Amino acid sequence: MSEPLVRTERSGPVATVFLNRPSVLNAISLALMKELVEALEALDAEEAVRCIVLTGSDRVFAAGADIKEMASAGAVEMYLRNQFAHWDRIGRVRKPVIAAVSGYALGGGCELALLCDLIVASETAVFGQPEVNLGVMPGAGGTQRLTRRVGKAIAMEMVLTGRRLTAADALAFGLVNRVVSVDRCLEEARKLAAEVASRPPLAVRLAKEAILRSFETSLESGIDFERKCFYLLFASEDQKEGMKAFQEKRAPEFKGR
Ligand code: DAK
Repeated sequence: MSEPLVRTERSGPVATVFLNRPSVLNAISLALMKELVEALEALDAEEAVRCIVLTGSDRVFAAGADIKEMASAGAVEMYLRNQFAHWDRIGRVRKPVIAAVSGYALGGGCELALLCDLIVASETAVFGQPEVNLGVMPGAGGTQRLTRRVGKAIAMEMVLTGRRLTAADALAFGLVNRVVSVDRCLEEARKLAAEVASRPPLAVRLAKEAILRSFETSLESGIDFERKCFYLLFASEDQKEGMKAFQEKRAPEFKGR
């Protein structure tokens, strides 16, 4: 039996998904992407899991889409493969996903990290969109999500020159939430995940949805959506429990109901 391309571990309400193609620096092949989407969707559907960490290894997060797999493809073949459908499914995972990034996060690897809701980077993390060096351009959200995250100037420079960002740059430009040492990266991401997982799951999920909506809509309709989500939470047991616990000066027990 060959090694799975994606490996999952669970610890209480936090699940960790590892990209596992070390011989090619976790290059994202069609098969790896399929396994990844299936793993994430399964965890999204598992009630006991409240937050997901996505990581590679200490050496590399992912060095991009698999160049060898794409090299000889034609436009029609690429269109028919419809690989972006898998990437879109990652964007539809409702639970929060935290990327723990050490080493290279290049091309599709950077875009995969950008699809996550939070990024914990190690000091060795390197972010880049080097597609231009291959005669193409980012195709899985790089021109859109990266620009929204770091702004036009930095995104233009990265995408037009292929220049990479160090972890310190990525922190300064708002691409990542924090930078820690390599040996603490996964642990720190899991700690953050445990913190998110301890919060009421429905409030967390609707808040994630509302924040993501802010990138898609006008301020007025975004606020309208936020309001509807806010009202909806008053139908939850967790809202009653959270506010009751506050008044009784005790810790709340959230059930995700
Ligand atoms: N694809 C395939 N193999 C890769 C790879 C990649 N992206 N990156 C590395 N490898 C392989 C190398 O070929 C090498 O394999 P062997 O030669 O040993 O068989 C092995 O991993 C180790 O790599 P190196 O020997 O090159 O290792 P170094 O430490 O010297 O260099 C590096 C590390 C990361 C600087 C270098 O490997 C490198 O530049 N890699 C390519 C980085 C890159 O250009 N990434 C962007 C790829 S384009 C799409 C969705 C997304 C995308 C496209 C379509 N659809 C949904 C349709 C995204 C496109 C991209 O990401």
